[in-house]
Amino acid sequence: MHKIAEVCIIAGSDSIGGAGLQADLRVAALLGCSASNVVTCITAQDLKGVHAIQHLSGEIVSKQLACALSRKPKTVKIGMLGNSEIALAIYDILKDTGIPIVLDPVLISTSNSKLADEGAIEVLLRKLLSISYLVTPNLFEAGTLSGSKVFDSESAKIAASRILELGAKNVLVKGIHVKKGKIMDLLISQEGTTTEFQNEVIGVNITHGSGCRLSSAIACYMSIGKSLRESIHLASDLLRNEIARMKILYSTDT
Ligand code: PXL
Repeated sequence: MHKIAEVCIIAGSDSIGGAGLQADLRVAALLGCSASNVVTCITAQDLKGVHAIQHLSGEIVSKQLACALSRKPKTVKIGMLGNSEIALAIYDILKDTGIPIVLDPVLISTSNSKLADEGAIEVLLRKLLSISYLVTPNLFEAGTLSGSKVFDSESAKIAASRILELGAKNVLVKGIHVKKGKIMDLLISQEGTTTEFQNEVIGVNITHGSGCRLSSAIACYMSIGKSLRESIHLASDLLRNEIARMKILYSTDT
């Protein structure tokens, strides 16, 4: 009998539930993982935007994380950080654990509100990237972290090499448009390999929380024991199935 896979989720709460901690916990439940979790911030948001954010203190974030780690997770997923106090509290505890970290560098919401302030970005750049096993930026996030504009696979590779220089072991740049109807995620690793993950584009209006779901699914599959590349493949399949199911459920002919 195998032990149930343990993952630790560090994320913000999303009041409409499609993204953030609620999305991560849904993915963990779908994959049969046990998910200890740490709330970093509480967001009050609806489909129009983020109306308020309450940042939790570094102290309560540290205490939650210490308790979550007592479950001995195989992987940790980090999402919304909010500010530098929270980001530092997380770094201080995780830096010596050696647990593989999947870091989704959440900067803004789908509705364009800031989810990480300048201080949090500084801690990302100076500290959290250096202890991350995988970082999963979209084009905008890859551009912000690397300081160079990212719009195609060449510029994605340049940005990824900058992020690798900051200490991340692997970078998955998401959402590169390759040709009509096709989208590509590019995995670039410290050992010099590049792997392309090409997918059909499906669903444009129901992407709230897709980044959260992809990175938490990768962390879950890794905690089950899958390799990095296999985890990315399986996580993209899961995400596509989720989006396709939503499209079927919510499409109307009227
Ligand atoms: O999808 C990024 C994200 C992460 N975390 C929280 C969010 C969002 C997007 O809205 O609300 C809490």
